[in-house]
Amino acid sequence: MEYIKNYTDGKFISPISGKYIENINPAIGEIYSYIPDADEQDVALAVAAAKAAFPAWAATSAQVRSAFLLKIASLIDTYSEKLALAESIDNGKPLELAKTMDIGRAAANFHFYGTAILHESSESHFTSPTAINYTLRKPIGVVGCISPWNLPLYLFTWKIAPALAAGNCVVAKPSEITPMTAYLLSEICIEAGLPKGVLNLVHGYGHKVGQAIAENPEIPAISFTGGTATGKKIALAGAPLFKKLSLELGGKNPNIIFSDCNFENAVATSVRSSFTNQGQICLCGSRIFIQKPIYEKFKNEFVRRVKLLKVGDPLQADSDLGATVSKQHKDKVLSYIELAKQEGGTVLTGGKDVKLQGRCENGYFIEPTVIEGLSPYCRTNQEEIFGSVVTLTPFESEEEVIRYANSTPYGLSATIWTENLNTAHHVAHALESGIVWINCWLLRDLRTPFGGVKNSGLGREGGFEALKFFTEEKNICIKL
Ligand code: TXE
Repeated sequence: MEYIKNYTDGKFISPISGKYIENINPAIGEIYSYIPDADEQDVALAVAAAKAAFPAWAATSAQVRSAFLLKIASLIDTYSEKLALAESIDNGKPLELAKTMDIGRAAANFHFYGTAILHESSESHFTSPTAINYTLRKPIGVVGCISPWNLPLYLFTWKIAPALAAGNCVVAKPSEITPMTAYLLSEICIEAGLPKGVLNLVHGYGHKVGQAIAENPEIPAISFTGGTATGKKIALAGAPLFKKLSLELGGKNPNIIFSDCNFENAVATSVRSSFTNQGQICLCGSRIFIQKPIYEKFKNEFVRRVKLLKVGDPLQADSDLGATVSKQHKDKVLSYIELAKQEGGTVLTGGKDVKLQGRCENGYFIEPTVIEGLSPYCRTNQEEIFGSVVTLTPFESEEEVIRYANSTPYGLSATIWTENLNTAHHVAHALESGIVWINCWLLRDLRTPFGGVKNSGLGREGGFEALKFFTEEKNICIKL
């Protein structure tokens, strides 16, 4: 049984408490490793290491930092098979998905910021004719990165790469539910020769390690992805210390299908946007609104294709859906299906847990579930479920569907299917969300601002937004 360690000051160390947490493989429902049950003392060690490393790291050139990040990207590619297997075992997602989505993107994150930092520029302002101003953008110092369990290495590196590229040192915490690829990233950083203390990983519970990072006065900036409730706790801890916060939180994303859409593309992509990663992506379109003229046609074809999805052993290449990430989360998702029935919904397909035979007989599996007949304003349609559950709701006019779409406390992403440009622009502009896809889903350009509004978060990741977040700006004015 493997006992992974914290990565602090360039080496692997045990938690000061000597205590460990069971790490369960959700596909088989069994413990397969142990992770440190660290606490604020371990965080303090990591902060001290990061502080000691910061002056030298901040003084390196962009070229030097770029070389380290590109080396890490290259090593992620080298170890991609091992990382993908670790991700699939830890999270329950199909191995094929871990290969094609998670690990490739983790390498891309390091590669993107390893090159972006070479092209970063800042402004100057000529106060004619008497002075010139220039903006100096400097690294903040020790920054905190806290990430969730749904896309473990993908989202972990999406924070760490820009933080390091900008010249900061990092104290990072992966989810205790999926710590393995973060641990393997530590090994990669050691192999890449990353100077000690530049990146430090502390494993453990959110209310202990995560809270300690959020409260630590020597960590002036926190980048977090996870649930809205946790985002509030981090904001409450950081606000009195005037910490810089980047919060990428939950979503309840509308997927809007107009009757003039390209039907085949809309149906095929909607199956993906509903159930990829067992529906455990903050960008999944969990509320599908279909214009009345094609409601029955879309419903029948969508349900037919969902029934063809195979829920199976994540290590089998033909599994479309793997295991839900934990027993607790599986119970949460199933409880929402029961709630939907109580709220008047009709389950068109799915709705139950899946009992597999053989290796995965004790795993956490749920059928992809489609429900219709609910009010757009009921709890099922207002709260984030974050699993293999979508609802279908008919609408008639643009105004009606914009009202439905904007009715939740969330505002992360939205998808619109229409061949009418005016409809596309008008609806996209009216939606309360940070990201809108038109006739596509999860088509990503890493240069674009990424984040949500309302309860979906604060700030933007991606592109130069992230480099701005991880730096402080100073304006210097020189009299001519
Ligand atoms: O997230 P948490 P969970 C949503 C989804 C899910 C819900 C909770 O609805 O059901 O959030 O998921 C750390 N101070 N999303 O429980 O708790 C925790 O250890 C500091 C959407 O996984 O937010 C982990 O490392 N940190 C989301 C990280 O926060 C704390 C993706 C996320 O855990 C902490 C995942 C605290 N007090 C879940 N408590 C998305 N937007 O993609 C916990 N943590």
